[in-house]
Amino acid sequence: MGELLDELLQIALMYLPAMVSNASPVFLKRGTPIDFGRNFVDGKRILGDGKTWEGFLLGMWFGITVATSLWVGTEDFRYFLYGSMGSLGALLGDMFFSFIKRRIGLPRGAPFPLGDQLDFFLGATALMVASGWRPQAFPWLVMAFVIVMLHVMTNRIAYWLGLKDVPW
Ligand code: CTP
Ligand code: K
Ligand code: MG
Repeated sequence: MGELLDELLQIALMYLPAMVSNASPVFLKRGTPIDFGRNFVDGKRILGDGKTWEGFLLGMWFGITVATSLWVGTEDFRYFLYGSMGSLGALLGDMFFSFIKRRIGLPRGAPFPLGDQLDFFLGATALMVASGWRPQAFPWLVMAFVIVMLHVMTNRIAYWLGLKDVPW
């Protein structure tokens, strides 16, 4: 039991930078679009106005700050390595799903069931695992559920606080 709790906590801390990097761009109201306003071959925006350079850099900044703090606090370099990769993966995963949303014709901010809930988590996990992270399967599944639920809840809270125009 103690070991399981330990593993759950470790996994949660590994994802903390990714969660922070995913959440911080929401404080920006406008910025320079990553796609610079350009269209894809289908005539629709590549990513749309909801993905900005400012948001990306802010997310990386806060994500890496949290990852560095965890490294210093635990003296375990893996928190910096996987945390920073998770921060990058979260932002790329978010961009990837915006790309898919634009291809199927969904405008910025339109709901995209499952995509909106899993985007950052899948991106973060992909880059963390690609850089060598190997969590145990069962505690990882438990934390995956908790983190995705937390993401859904924080999006609603951000909407209630007036930070987001939509609750997803
Ligand atoms: N944001 C940003 N830059 C990013 C990611 C997010 O500026 N790289 C900001 C935008 O203001 C965005 C808000 O955070 O509107 C919320 O992010 P998200 O819900 O992912 O974007 P959406 O506006 O819903 O756009 P999309 O439909 O492309 O997901
Ligand atoms: K998103
Ligand atoms: Mg959205």
